[in-house]
Amino acid sequence: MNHPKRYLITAALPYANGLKHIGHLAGAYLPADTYVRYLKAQKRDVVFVCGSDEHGTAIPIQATKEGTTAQAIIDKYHPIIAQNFKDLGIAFDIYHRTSDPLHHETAQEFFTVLNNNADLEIKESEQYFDESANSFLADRYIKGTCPNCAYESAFGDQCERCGKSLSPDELINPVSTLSGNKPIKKATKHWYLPLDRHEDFLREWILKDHAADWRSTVLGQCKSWIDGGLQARAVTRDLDWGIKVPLAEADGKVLYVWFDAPIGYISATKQWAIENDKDWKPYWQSKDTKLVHFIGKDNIVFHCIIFPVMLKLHGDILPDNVPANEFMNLEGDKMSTSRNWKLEMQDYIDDFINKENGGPQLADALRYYLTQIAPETKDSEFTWKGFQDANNSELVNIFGNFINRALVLMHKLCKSKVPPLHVDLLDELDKATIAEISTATKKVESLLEQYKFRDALFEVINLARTGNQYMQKKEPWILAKQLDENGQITIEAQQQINNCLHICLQICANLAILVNPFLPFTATKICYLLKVVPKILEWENAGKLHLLRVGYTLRPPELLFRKIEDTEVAYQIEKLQKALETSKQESAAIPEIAAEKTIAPLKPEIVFDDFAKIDLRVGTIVSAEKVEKADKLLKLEVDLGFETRTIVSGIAMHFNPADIVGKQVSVVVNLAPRKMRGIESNGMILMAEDASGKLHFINIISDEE
Ligand code: B3M
Ligand code: ZN
Repeated sequence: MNHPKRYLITAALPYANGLKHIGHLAGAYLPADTYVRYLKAQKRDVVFVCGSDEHGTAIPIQATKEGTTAQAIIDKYHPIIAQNFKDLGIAFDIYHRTSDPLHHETAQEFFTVLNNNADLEIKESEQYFDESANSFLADRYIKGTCPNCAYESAFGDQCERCGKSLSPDELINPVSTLSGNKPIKKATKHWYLPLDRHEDFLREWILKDHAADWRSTVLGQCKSWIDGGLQARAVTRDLDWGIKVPLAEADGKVLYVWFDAPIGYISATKQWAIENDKDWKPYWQSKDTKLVHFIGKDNIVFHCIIFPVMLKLHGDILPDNVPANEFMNLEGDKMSTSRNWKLEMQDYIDDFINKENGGPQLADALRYYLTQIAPETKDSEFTWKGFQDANNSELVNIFGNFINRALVLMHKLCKSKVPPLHVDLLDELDKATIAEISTATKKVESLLEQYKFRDALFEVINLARTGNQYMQKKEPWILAKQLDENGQITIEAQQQINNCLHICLQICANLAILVNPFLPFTATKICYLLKVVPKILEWENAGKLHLLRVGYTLRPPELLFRKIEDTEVAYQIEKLQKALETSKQESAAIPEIAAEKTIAPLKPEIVFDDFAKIDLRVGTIVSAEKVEKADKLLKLEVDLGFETRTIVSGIAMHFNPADIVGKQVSVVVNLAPRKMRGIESNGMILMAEDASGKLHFINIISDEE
């Protein structure tokens, strides 16, 4: 098989607007890392780039939520995300960031080339504008109902539920996320990438040239995009956060985040080249480079249609493959940050890896399960029980058990040394088992070359399974009972034992090589136990029977994996339920902002006595602070004259804590106490909403005075 001269492997740049969950990990980063580790073991020339996506409206929106600046948000999340990846063994050659000046220059140069070549169009159009915020409403600044799946909170550039790429004009009932107001239309000028000019190229390149090697899910999305009619896409925005459009006439405009972000792969490569004294150009400009983008399915259109058109116009190479994954659900529901239904990498690291009985073996346990259920062809489902089963019955009982038994028996029956192989004594089972090693290697290799990670991992475990069965049939512990008149194991029996354990130990060494792309920490640990240098993990050694030197003393056995207990599973499921409850309470505590504008039916009539049950008092807010990890909640201390009470109120999106201290408010004081985020709330602040969706405190006294 002819291999390309070099590889450039990318994994989607995560938005630095918050912590990333295991759906992201399974979608892009883990398969990319596995592939790269395999290529590196093959000694191929490969660069693996990633970094933070630090532009787009997602960043300033998070800044508003956290009451801080966009710059503070990216500076907070960039290092955490980078560290999370490290802890889980995702080994980028560079983890760059799009706020870096090198990236700004690179993206501006890219825009300039396209613009100078007349590959962009300038158009004036009417766009949504929020009068109260005095701002155009790009992308996530506008929400509405998705025309494709009827999801009510689709963004102006994409529906997060069905993944469809949208323009604000397609949204039904559009609403500004800045104020909750209905936006007006206002004229503005933007630069567009006319995709329609490239339909023939895209049809040919994707639907013909790659019909056989791209995933059918990816081809399907591309086909429906092309068949649906390609349109010009705006590549600039009226925003103040982003990369300035490098033209005097474009003052106040920035590049659209989906224009600059993929160029981030190029600037990351440049930065890597600077740091490693290499030339970045061949990786992007030479035809003998294989470029592969690892992404989730919601990023397909950008990586298969828009970015390739940009690359072609700029004179760069095109991706050879875009092995996008479908989504991974969690315990029966779609993972969602806003609904708190998720498992963040950070949470897993805290609960499993950075613990007394944790360690890197638990990073591998997660890597194992996520690969085993990788959503390669359809959506898949993470369950804690499934995680426990995969760990306990496959990693512990099959893989770990085989390696442990081989080592234990070798120490016991072969004086702690690698026993010799008596070739003339090999029987059919020995020979068949030896042959399995190279068969498994070839299978794993071929599956990895085709991006079939779950099948490849299955073959690795299968080799361990074969090893277990072989040992079970050979029963060296029974052979060890054949004693001569001096009470020693007979020579014939010892030779049989030697052959069995020699073969088993060579399988262990081979397992280290084959498992290394998937479970790097485990591979390293096996090398340690077998007292071999990590260089042995090079792929050319796989399938061989001579990896361990005869007569060499090995280390005492240590368990590779630990069991996941039922209590741990129960704890995680409970944690998930609690988080969901909290987020429900938070949204219940929030008065509906102008959102859907549908009028709720009137509630049944009540009599005066019902109303009279409510004890209303006037109080003064004496302190207000944000509730940790709850975007919508403020913790207030309210002085009622006769006592001061703690009240948790879902108004954090509407008021700055500092602005409301001293305000007089009406309080329902006889509402039963309720816990929110662990804080007991003793009452409720009354609020009223005006026609624009803005919230006001109801203040009885000052109105009358
Ligand atoms: N930041 C969206 C995402 O995280 C976007 C990917 C950019 S890849 C160039 O899904
Ligand atoms: Zn949708």
